[in-house]
Amino acid sequence: LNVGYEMKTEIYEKSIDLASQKMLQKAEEEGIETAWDRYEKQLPQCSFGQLGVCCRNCNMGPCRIDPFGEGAQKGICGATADIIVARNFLRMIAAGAAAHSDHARDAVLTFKKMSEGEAGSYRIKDEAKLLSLASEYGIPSEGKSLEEVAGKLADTLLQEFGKQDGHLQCTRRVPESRLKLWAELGIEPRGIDREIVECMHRTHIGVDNDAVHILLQGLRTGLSDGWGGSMIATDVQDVLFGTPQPRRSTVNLGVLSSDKVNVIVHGHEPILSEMIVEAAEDPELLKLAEEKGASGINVAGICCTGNETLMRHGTPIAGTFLQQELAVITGAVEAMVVDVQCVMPSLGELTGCYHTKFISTSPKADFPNTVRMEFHENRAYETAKEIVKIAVENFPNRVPEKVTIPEEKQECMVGFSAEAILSALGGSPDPLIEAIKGGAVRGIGAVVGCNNVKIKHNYGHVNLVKELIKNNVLVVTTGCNAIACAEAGLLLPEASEMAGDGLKAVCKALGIPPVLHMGSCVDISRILVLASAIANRLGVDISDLPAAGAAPEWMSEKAVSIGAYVVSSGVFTVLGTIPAVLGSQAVTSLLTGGLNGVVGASFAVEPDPLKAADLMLEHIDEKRKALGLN
Ligand code: SF4
Ligand code: MSK
Repeated sequence: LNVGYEMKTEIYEKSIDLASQKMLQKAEEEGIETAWDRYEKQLPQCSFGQLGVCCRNCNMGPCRIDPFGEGAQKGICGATADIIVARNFLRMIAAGAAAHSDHARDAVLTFKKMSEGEAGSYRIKDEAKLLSLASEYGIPSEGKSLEEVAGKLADTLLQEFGKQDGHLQCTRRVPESRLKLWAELGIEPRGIDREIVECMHRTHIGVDNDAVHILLQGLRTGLSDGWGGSMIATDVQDVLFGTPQPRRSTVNLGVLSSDKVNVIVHGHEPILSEMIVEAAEDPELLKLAEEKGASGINVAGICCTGNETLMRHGTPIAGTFLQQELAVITGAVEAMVVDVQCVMPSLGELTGCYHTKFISTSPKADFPNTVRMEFHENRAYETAKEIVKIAVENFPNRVPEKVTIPEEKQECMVGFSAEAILSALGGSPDPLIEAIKGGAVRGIGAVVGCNNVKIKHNYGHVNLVKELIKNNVLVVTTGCNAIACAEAGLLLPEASEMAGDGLKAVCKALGIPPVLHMGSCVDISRILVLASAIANRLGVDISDLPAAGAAPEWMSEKAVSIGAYVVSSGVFTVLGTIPAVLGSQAVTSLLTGGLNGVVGASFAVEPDPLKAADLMLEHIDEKRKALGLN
């Protein structure tokens, strides 16, 4: 590779992405610490933690179980490794479900304020989706204004969080047979908040002390996320900001501009970033930018806030989770604007080494060394303008000697909501089903999730997805996997050249990439809706479909909740990093095998992406065979 200067070998071990490698080298030269350096300083990581056998749930502890059977086999209260591992796992699910669902709550509250005329510049962008949701929730719309319908819908959605009994309305989108199974198992979620609170109650000392019983609550809580919080977040955001449609954009650190003011939006909630995208086009601010010597204002995203604005506006993306520090290290970012989730607290110290303003906006999330610009809906656009103004005024402070923007950027095609996919297929899933039946498309792979320093950045994502499309598996993607695939050029119709002959022909006929970007982490709900539509059309359960999931580089608690609801929905899922459960034989074997007999799907763990692809292909082929397809 000719990158213009000599690169240290070890940097190649950290990321497969050239732009990231260049910034890692710059960091080293400038004496800047990154997540990879901090990971090295953590090594060796605590084995008790890795195995999940450490408990701090009461102050008699911390207690830990000796995995070799020589030391303590019980905590002070008598909890065994099985109990401790299951409880820790359940708490991870609860935290992940809480993160997605609290995001959803904020979206619904904005939606409600909008309906009351108290949310400044927010408007209804997708009327058809509003009316279709209203009918789904039994809200009459005839003779009512859109705002009235929205208000009633918002109230009904808010009740989904606080429900004590009954069911979540979105679960009615799932095939009948699955719903029946959940009811029989007692894992149908009741209310979103209720399930999360119950996890915290059950894991308190002296409450739920049976590993299987604990894990079943984990599945129920996961379902309250996937078919509750996450799905509500997706639906409401579509109504407020528009349902994504296919469009083109660019990704990677090279999207940062050398002559424009660079504003990065990072986190997960699109409520403020929608306004920032608009404010960046405000003539007053553009004029100010010119006065400050810039040729314009460039908004770029990181993580899922980035995915949200990418999907709806084609706003470029600067990078994945592990590229957030690297973006600052370019020296070209005037403002790093963050909301919630996946934002490294290290950004506080790091931005202090450059001219970057680190702006935190959520009333829930502050970080060291930020400029606090708390965001409230009633003056969202004004706050967005103030934030962009800070960035513009910071442009003259850019230090030219410290600026290196890697040239790497890659075009991509994004915006494949379930609605957009169905419309690309001519209005029904039938053409895709026919392609699956005929064997041109062997199956569907849902590949999602984060980066994790334990795996070479983007190596797991890109290699797994390449292997799947090579074997005629159509891939749907969200989150950081989607960004990684975009950076590798896989989100382009031309990438069908890397696909097997059958998939290539289908992509060419439809003009779509072999890897479809369906959105942010909460938008995995779009994948569930698509899977349900296909299963319903075929008259089978989701677990019967030739489909498999993977999270090759996952790290967040949200990913654990996602895993719980995807598997409970009937999709076999391969994890690329090992969850902290190996300290319990019972929990490990239930998650990786026993669940098959319960929900018709289970987890596998396989860090090697090619072997992970093999596991998915094997599963897809088994399902094809069971459906009588060759
Ligand atoms: Fe130890 Fe039991 Fe307390 Fe956990 S709950 S810290 S195992 S005494
Ligand atoms: S942003 S949860 S690192 S996918 Fe959704 Fe990426 Fe994982 Fe955050």
